[in-house]
Amino acid sequence: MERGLGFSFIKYATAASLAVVLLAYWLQPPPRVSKLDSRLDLVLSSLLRAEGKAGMNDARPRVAIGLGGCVDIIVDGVTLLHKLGLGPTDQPLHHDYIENAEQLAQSFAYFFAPGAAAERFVSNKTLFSQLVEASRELPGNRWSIGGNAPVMAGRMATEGCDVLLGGSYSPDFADILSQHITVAGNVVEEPDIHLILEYPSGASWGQYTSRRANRYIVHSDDQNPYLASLQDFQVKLQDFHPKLLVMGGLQMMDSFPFQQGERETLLSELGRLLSSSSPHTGVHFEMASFVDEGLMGDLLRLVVPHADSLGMNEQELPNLLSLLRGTNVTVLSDPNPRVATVLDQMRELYRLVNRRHSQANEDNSAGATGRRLTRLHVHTLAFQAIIVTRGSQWKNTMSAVAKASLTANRHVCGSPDIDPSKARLIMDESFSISRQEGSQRIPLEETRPVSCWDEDDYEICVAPVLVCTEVYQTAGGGDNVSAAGLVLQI
Ligand SMILES: *[C@@H]1O[C@H](CO)[C@@H](O)[C@H](O)[C@H]1NC(C)=O
Ligand SMILES: *[C@@H]1O[C@H](CO)[C@@H](O)[C@H](O)[C@H]1NC(C)=O
Ligand SMILES: CC(=O)N[C@H]1CO[C@H](CO)[C@@H](O)[C@@H]1O
Repeated sequence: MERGLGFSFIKYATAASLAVVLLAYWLQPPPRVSKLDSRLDLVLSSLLRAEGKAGMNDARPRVAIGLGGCVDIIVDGVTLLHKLGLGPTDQPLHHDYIENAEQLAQSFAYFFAPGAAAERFVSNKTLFSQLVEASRELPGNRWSIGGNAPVMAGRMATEGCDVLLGGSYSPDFADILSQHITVAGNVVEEPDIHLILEYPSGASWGQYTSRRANRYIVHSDDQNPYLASLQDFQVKLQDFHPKLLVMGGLQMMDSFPFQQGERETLLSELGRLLSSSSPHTGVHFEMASFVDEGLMGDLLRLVVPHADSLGMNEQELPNLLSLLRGTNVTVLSDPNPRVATVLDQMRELYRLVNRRHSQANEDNSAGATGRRLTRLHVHTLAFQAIIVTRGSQWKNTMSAVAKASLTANRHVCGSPDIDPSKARLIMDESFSISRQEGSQRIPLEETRPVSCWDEDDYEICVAPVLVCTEVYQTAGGGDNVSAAGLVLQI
């Protein structure tokens, strides 16, 4: 677990310890509005230049993306809870899944105040229908294509790729996808609905105030957990020969009431699909909000070893890391971590995943299994960071990290053109590259905002985010950002 600057929480944190930490958040000065704000124009033009340095090759690269998807209803979280008559609970609590309205209020409160992204399964169908009905009637609600795979597919298609998308969708859903997306999966009549409770920074719900804009997602999905499109995807994949295979959306399996052994069978099948892909195909796995330790253990064993590349946010990084270290899942972490903290966690994750890879290959004399991790992308509110192994297939890391950073603003503000008056920098004017004493500090230069340097066998690049101050939507942000980073690297 992190100590000092980074707050980490372990599963089953008590209300008392949560209260202490919330107090610590309140005592912390708010993220500094730096003098840099007057230099935003310069940072923006420099990031745009960095993004533009790497073009895509002439042909449309082929990318395969799985699995699943849904229809999202996006509402203002606090307005919905008010409408349902759900008052602020005095007990913010973590629940692995939601059985009743009281647990929903407790779970929402737990993530709302720190402003951490979370996604939970609702086991109570009656409750979930009530939530959906109330959301349908809520003024200002929006519907959109949801799920990691379709969102990443949309971004990749927009960026110039031809996409094979694995998922079972309704005919209307498939109709609104880009013409550059081919669907592999069965047709279903009723798509699964996910409910996105968005909230801006500084929103209040009773005694709670959100520290940053984010969303809390609930679903009661009963198609996606079974990876229904896996077989079709596998078949179509054989002739598709993608440059990149992206896997995401597996959090739909989190805390889902599977029969004994069912989940493992599904993930073994998925593992076989990944391991049978050509060495010329890069494999990227996008993490998500997982709390189910059984599922995470299966992912570490059956999925992660087949990926060359991993993408995740500031919550998912410490969560995965604590599991690799052999401790419990970390449900909630500092939503605004320092660069140094994140880089140290990334180095450790890179080292631990690759150590497992080497060990697996030492134990297995029959031949190499799995792949080395050669790319790691972490997206946070304040900055983007990518580690890439030197000499690996991943290109243009500097431009990719700049593009990821610009995409974060574009997505959250809901506009392809970035307006500096709706943005601010919350990254410090200089950052330390590690929390180790005596580590180098790198100043944030407005004419060269992206910093890249070599360490061990890899390169690290960090870019500040022009954080959007007029939030349109946070859900789907990580997927757009991750996809945008990947597109320049293949
Ligand atoms: C499920 O939700 C409904 C509606 O909120 C509630 O009346 C019922 O008690 C809940 N069931 C369980 C088992 O908690
Ligand atoms: C870790 O989780 C297990 C069961 O999930 C629990 O018994 C144990 O107390 C937890 N350890 C810590 C340090 O919280
Ligand atoms: C900024 C941006 O392009 N956001 C997109 C994220 O992905 C979804 C689905 O592809 C788009 O609808 C958003 O516009």
